[in-house]
Order: sequence, then C-alpha cells, then structure tokens
Amino acid sequence: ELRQREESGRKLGLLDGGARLNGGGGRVLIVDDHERQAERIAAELRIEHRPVVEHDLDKALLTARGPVDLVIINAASRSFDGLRFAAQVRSTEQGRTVPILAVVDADDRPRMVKALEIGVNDLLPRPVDPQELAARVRTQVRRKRYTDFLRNRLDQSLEMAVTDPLTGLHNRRYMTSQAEALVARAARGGDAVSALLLDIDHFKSINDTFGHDVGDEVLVEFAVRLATNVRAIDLPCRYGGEEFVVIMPGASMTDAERVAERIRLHVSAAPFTVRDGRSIPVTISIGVAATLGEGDTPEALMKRADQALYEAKTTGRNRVVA
Ligand code: GH3
Ligand code: MG
Ligand code: MG
Ligand code: MG
Repeated sequence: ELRQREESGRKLGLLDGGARLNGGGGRVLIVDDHERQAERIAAELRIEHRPVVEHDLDKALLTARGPVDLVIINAASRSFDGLRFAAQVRSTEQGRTVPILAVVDADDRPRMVKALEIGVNDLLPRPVDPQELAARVRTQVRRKRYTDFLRNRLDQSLEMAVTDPLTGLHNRRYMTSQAEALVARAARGGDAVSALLLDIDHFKSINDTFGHDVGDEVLVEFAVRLATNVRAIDLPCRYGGEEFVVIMPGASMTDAERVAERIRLHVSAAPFTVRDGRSIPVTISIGVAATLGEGDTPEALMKRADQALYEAKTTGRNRVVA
C-alpha cells in the first residue's frame, strides 16, 4: 500500500518534485520499541513522507548513519533509552547532521531539557497531535534538505578550487600543496619524490595554425594521454598554459625517467585527432627531477625540473632530460 502511494505520489511529481523542497518525501526513521505508538506515527507520516519503523537499536543506528532525513526517537519509553540512542547517533560522523525529533511526555520537563542538551533538534510532546507532528517533521526535513544542498555546494566549490576546468586535472594550487607535504617527508629521510615538468612543443604554432579552440582540444587530449600513462598514486596536474607537472611519490630518478619516456612516446606515436577531423602531430619535452634528501624543498625540486626541461628544449625538443 505504501509502495502504491509512493508510486502515485511520484507520478504526480509530489515526492521528487515540489514536495521535496517543501519538506515532503522525507526518509523518516522512527525508533521506538512501542509498536503501536510507532505505527500510529508512521501512518500519519505516510501521507507525506517515507517512514520506516525500527525497534532494534543496533539496526536503527546503522540506518541512522545512512541516507535519512529525520530520526524520530521515543524518549519517553521506560523500556529503552531513546536519549542514549540519540547521543550515539550524534557521536558518529554521518549522524552528526541528521535532525532528531524526540517524543517526550508533555509534563516531563527534565527529559525535555536533557534531550535538548544531547543535541536533539526538536521535541514532540506526547500525546502526539497529528498536525503538530506533521508541522515539526516538515520543518526538520526541509532544514535537512537545505543543509544537504549547502554541503553539496561547498563540496563542489572545494572541488572546483583544486581542479583545472579545461582538462579536469588538478591545478597548480593543489599540486603545490601536495608537493609541499611529500617533499617535506622526503627531506626528513622518507621516500624520494620525483617531478616531471612537461611542456608541449611549439604549442603557439598549433594555436596559430588551427585556432585557439583546437589548441584547447589538444590540451584536453594531452591530459588524457598523460593521466592514462602514470601510476595510480602519481599526481598529474595542469601547471599552467601548456605546461603540466606529474608528482610521483616514492619514485626514484630512474623510475621517473622511465615514466617520462613512456608519456613522451604515447604523445608522439599517434597524431591528435580533433573534432573537425584533422590530425595534429604533437610532441612534448620533459624535464625530470628527484628529491635529494635532507634540506630539499619543492621550489628547488621544481627548479631542477625546469632546468632539465630547458635543456630538453634547447637540445632539440621531443625528448626527456633528467
Ligand atoms: P616551446 O616549444 O618553446 O614550448 O614553444 P611554445 O610555442 O609551446 O611555447 P610558448 O610559451 O611560446 O607558447 C605557449 C602558448 O600556449 C602561448 C599561449 O597562448 C598558449 N596557451 C596557454 N594557455 C592556453 C590555453 O588554455 N589554451 C590555448 N589554446 N592556448 C594556450
Ligand atoms: Mg615556452
Ligand atoms: Mg611549449
Ligand atoms: Mg610553455
């Protein structure tokens, strides 16, 4: 019956559409060992939401850590400790932000205070009034939707702050922060770190001949060939313009040189095909550097890679210099 109701709600666009933004369609977990009371609340909520009743506290804790919009706990039960359960939910990473509504006896002031102290978001006095229940649940579900929305947006902007929009590779800022930590560790006597600095040869003439948009396509295709020819633990990044860097944790100079040569070959072996069907031969030059141990810095590492790259450029391009 519930499924049918959900089905028709979805068809009407109530659950996935407008109702969602209004605080409807909420995934509500009801934790209560009092079966009849739990069912009564669930029945009320089914009109607008998707309630699930759980009597077993261990199972309920697992569910509360999942995708749930609201947890309703019975904090008035003599037979199980709803508030302790609320505290347990709050003590987990995933349960920290889920709204909790506590059912308490209307005249039990001390419990109300205790519930609020634990971090319950709202109280539902017993006997439960259906309209009050609907209003309080809707408010909490709406709030949860909004905080989820804000959190997703924050995640997205953090992601954007470390990603190059054209190629999807990490950007220079991210590379710098990672290199900082890795080189510091190498300088304390930890594993060596290597860096490749890669620069597309005569890229300006690709732009001049085929246009800037085709130049962009070449950069994207290069990023694909780069990313698919490094190890999973390596960090390929767009350093700026047509320059790229790969930070290689744990790689010796010899390891890094081998990878650099593989990348160089994969770029020169087959011309880049762009959208308009043209084939563009592309070559790259690569400078390789490895950490020297104690006292080394990321700046010094990159400077050595840059000097090697310069040598690759001046000695004929399409080559690796270590
Ligand atoms: P070299 O072999 O010495 O590296 O020559 P080059 O032409 O590749 O080097 P140069 O530094 O003279 O030119 C780099 C060009 O890259 C100039 C710049 O307009 C172009 N460029 C930088 N960023 C982008 C971008 O995002 N898209 C496109 N299409 N071009 C870019
Ligand atoms: Mg240049
Ligand atoms: Mg170049
Ligand atoms: Mg350049």
